[in-house]
Amino acid sequence: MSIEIDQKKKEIVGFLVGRGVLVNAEFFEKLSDPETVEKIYVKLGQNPEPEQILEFKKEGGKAPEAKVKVLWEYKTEYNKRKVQDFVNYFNARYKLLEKMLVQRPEMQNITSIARLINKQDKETVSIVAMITEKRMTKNENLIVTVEDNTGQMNAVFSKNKQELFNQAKDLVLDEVVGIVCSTGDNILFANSLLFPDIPLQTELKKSPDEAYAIVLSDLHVGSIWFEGERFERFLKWINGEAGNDEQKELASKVKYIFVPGDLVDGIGIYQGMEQHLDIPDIYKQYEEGTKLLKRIPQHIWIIISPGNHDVGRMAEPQPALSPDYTKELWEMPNVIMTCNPSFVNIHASEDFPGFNVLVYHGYSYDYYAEAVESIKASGRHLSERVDLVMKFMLQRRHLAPSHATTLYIPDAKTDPLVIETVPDFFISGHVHKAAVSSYRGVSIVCGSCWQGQTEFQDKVGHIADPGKVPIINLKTRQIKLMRF
Ligand code: D5M
Ligand code: FE
Ligand code: ZN
Repeated sequence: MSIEIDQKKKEIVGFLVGRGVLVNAEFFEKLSDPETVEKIYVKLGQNPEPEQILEFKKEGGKAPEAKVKVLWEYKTEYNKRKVQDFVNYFNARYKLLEKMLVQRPEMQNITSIARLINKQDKETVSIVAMITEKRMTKNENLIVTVEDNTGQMNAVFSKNKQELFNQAKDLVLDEVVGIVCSTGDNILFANSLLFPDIPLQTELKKSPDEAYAIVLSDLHVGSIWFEGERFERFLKWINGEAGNDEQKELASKVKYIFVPGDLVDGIGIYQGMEQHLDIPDIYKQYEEGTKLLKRIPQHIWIIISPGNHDVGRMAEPQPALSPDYTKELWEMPNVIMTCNPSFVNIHASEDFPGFNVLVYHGYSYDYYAEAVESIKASGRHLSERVDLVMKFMLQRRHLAPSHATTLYIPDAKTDPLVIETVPDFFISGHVHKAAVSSYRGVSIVCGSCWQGQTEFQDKVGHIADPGKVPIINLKTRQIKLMRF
């Protein structure tokens, strides 16, 4: 046995022992097979539950070359939630975003809000503040209440400063911004507004070799609207059985498939859903979904994260899909089960650092497509605003800035919806219509869906556009949409 395998074996056992799990003879027996060790080792990188390692069963086939690394993994903590958790959560968010804002050259003379209250002399200062209220005055100036952990104050955005005023109209509650302002009598007059934002990047990161990543979101397996025939066409193509020579060649170079949520239609997501299910059993839905994903060639990594129709809690961050329902997926050698949101690195090699990919299903997007003034007024149909929303999230460095625009569970230590690290790719789904864009070197990619227009979408005026697959060329960073 090679030293490397021995080392991996040690790490596996160390992982189990570290979690207080007794390793029995049967498990050691399993580890006598190097291939099993390799596969379990890959799973280890996904921060699994000890049971998933103990109960690991060898499947036929081989894991693709290890080029996916989960950089951040959410683990549920079974503590009772307290009010203090929410306070800590907002504090954590403030601190993370503050760190980004204070580095900006515009932010000079930074001060805390407490020191501005009752300040007599007029001065130009800057503050890092959370927006807690927003309203128009009779004279149609905008007043926002800003807060830090020392106090709160009102800041005026005058309609006479047109550009700044328009920026301020897009402010959403609970977001954290930098404001350069002059002090007045217990009021602040805003001169400029800074968002945490993405720094300008000079060079686009590109892979040295040609390889492709694709986004397959919102399969909604089990729904009466699931478009099985369409998905069959996709499976034919990815297996090199359909398309012209060029398309077949492309298929052979796909190395990563992202499934950012809503793999199945789920059960009990809304009232009366039973009537809209071909497969009313959640276990069977995942079984069917797994069957389909198993037909994807095994040299391709499949990275699966949950959406709002999937099993498990809807509150974000959502842990990876529970193996109670998706055991077979967990055991597939080419599948990575991760949380929502998640942050993974793909395609690293000896001479390439790989791409950092932020994956978020996109549940919060419906709200911002309507609530952010410039997005609503973009002249685009409700179903065609997702790239604007995703750009908005990048500027805010947060996936759902306003409280309650997505359900979440506060993790006392941090705010996992803050976009802490700038990704190379920002991948989502949820809106059932594919979109591609870019913002300051971050590629914005939204998958479409494999579910036809639903009754509900008809009602809210949403237009689904199934079967369009974003195909990302990692060498050129060009992204094409392929229609199935
Ligand atoms: O959601 C898929 C799409 O369906 C989503 O982006 C818009 C539309 N949809 C779903 N729920 C709503 C609500 N509550 N308001 C407006 N539009 C909605 P899915 O997660 O697959 O159900
Ligand atoms: Fe969906
Ligand atoms: Zn969804």
